[in-house]
Amino acid sequence: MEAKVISSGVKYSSLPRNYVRPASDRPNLAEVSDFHNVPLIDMACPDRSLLISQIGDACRDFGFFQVKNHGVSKVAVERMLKVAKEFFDLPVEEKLKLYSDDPSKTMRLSTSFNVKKETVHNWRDYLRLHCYPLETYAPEWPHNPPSFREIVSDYCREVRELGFRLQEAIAESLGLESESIKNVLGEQGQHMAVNYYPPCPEPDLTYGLPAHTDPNALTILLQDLDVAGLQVLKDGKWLSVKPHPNAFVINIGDQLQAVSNGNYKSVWHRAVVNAEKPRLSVASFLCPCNDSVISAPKPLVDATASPPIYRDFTYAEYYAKFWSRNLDQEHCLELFKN
Ligand SMILES: O=C(O)CCC(=O)C(=O)O
Repeated sequence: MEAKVISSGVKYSSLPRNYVRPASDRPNLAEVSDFHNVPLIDMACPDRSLLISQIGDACRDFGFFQVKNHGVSKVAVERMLKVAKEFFDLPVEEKLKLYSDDPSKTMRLSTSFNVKKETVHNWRDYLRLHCYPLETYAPEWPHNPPSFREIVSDYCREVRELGFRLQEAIAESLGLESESIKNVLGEQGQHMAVNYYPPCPEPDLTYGLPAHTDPNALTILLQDLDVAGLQVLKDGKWLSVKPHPNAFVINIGDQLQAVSNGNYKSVWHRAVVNAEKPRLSVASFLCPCNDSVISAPKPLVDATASPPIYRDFTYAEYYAKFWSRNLDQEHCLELFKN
């Protein structure tokens, strides 16, 4: 069987040609420094107004932050990472039973980003799952490892709760009613990408994932504790985000940029790879309901001082546009500007 994925156990001594980026588009790893002051927000902070102002500052200045004391149990996190690793350690024949390059599939193992559209591939395999409602989607998830569905379901439930608490805090930080962002987003979908980046023979020549912003509303990222790889763009420079024990990385996605009328930024980020160790990350995406109309609540829009930056659109329209393009093109929201 043709090895469509790179987590096949094959050891590469050099990078296959179709993964090599042109010299103008490489990670320049020597120029990347550590991001020392990533906001680390304590979700258990008893002072609500302090918490809200920290979240507001982080969303405005960075578009991303980390949270600790976030309410997702240690056990759920540890089991999630363990079962993800067990999945990618399965024999390649077993994994390939789930392979698809069709982005409309609600459960698939795939590779790179959009293999049918792109010319240069990314050094990543990923398992993509729809996760809400669980009763609808969990039955189609992998049956191997046998505990996969139970462990991932528990993790998804806990992460969803955290996502809602964050959205409430983000709404308050914009001076809105706590429910108002959730009201715009409707009955939210939840997707997961379990990303696996095998050791790469020439990490300077390629990406795990090139620079992109997330098309959804809010992303809750769990990083492999042992191996760094996430980088974010801050003031025109790429900075490496060291995994923090017991913390999630939270990314503002394109939809929150739109709902906040551009006050909060959907952050550009990328994943780089390394020659020594595989890396794993688990991204949970909260997505607006497909037919929700994305538009900034009235208090954020003023005809003269702050006119609406984006036209109204449905998430279904946005998502279709996002997947019709390459990942590292211009910000997809640019196409929805007034
Ligand atoms: O692996 C990472 O750290 C980043 C993952 C990511 O950006 C994504 O799945 O969209």
